[in-house]
Amino acid sequence: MVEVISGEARQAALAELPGWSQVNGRDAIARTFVFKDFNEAFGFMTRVALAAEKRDHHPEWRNVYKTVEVVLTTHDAGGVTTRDIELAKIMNKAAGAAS
Ligand code: H2B
Repeated sequence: MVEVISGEARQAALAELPGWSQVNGRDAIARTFVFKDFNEAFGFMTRVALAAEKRDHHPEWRNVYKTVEVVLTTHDAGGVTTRDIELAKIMNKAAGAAS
């Protein structure tokens, strides 16, 4: 079982994740990505979906046209773990200059 990251380690991890912030009232992190159009948004989701499935770690997300709202938490651990940090980094990379 992976451990929930807290305190300074959490702050340090978030500092390396541009665009991500803590969710109010829940142990989770979130970012909203806004792309040029639906094609870019769905391309991003497709790339991330493959990476998520490979890692058996999946995002909570919602797409409306060119916007993708993402929440990451580790359900099995009840909070944010290294798995979420890793997936958040992958998402930032996958969004690249498009976001
Ligand atoms: N995704 C996320 N975000 N948190 C989990 O705890 C989780 C997951 N657990 N994907 C995985 C699947 C687990 O349910 C399966 C059985 O490995």
